[in-house]
Amino acid sequence: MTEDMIRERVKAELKEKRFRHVEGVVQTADRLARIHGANPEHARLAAWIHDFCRQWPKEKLVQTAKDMNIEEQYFEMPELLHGHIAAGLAPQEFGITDEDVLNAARFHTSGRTNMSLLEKVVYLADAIEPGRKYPAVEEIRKVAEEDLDLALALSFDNTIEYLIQRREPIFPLTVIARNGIWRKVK
Ligand code: DGI
Ligand code: FE
Ligand code: FE
Ligand code: FE
Repeated sequence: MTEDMIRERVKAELKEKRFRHVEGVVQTADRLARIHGANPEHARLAAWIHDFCRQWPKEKLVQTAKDMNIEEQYFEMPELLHGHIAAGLAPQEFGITDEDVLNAARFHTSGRTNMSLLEKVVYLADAIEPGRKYPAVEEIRKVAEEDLDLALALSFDNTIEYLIQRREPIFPLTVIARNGIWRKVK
């Protein structure tokens, strides 16, 4: 599939506001990839598909995740499933088979330890695209231009703080990833 076909397929699947978010992630991922030496086409592809399943009901996410044999730890927090499922569908749905592209979509919500350059680019693009509004976003936007790892560490902290404020559970592997990246940048 061409990028334009993927764009139209994604557009048909999402509400307007969510699609505008995805367009913002694509532009931001492309820019971060160029700055930091990742493959911009791969970054754009991962960004186009990352929220493809974002509007599925929880029951459908959980059932599909079972059918795909996604690891059980992800079922505890169904918010984490939509990227995994998008990555699982992408070979059939979009003809995307590059493992780094699929992993960038798969881990865009939780992050993980030892993320690839492309995974970091897509994770951060999701966090800082122009439509995002939260107190730390301007700082993370600025840092992301110069130091991807520091921006990632700040973004993990921001997500964890947000979840604590909302009294939501925190995915343990995000905490491990957070500790690892701070160890690296400090
Ligand atoms: O899909 P987006 O809204 O663009 O962004 P996302 O995929 O990064 O996050 C999706 C949702 O998942 C968001 O509401 C925050 C939530 N989330 C992220 N990490 C965790 C989490 N929820 C729980 N319970 N635990 C987490 O560790
Ligand atoms: Fe998402
Ligand atoms: Fe995110
Ligand atoms: Fe997103």
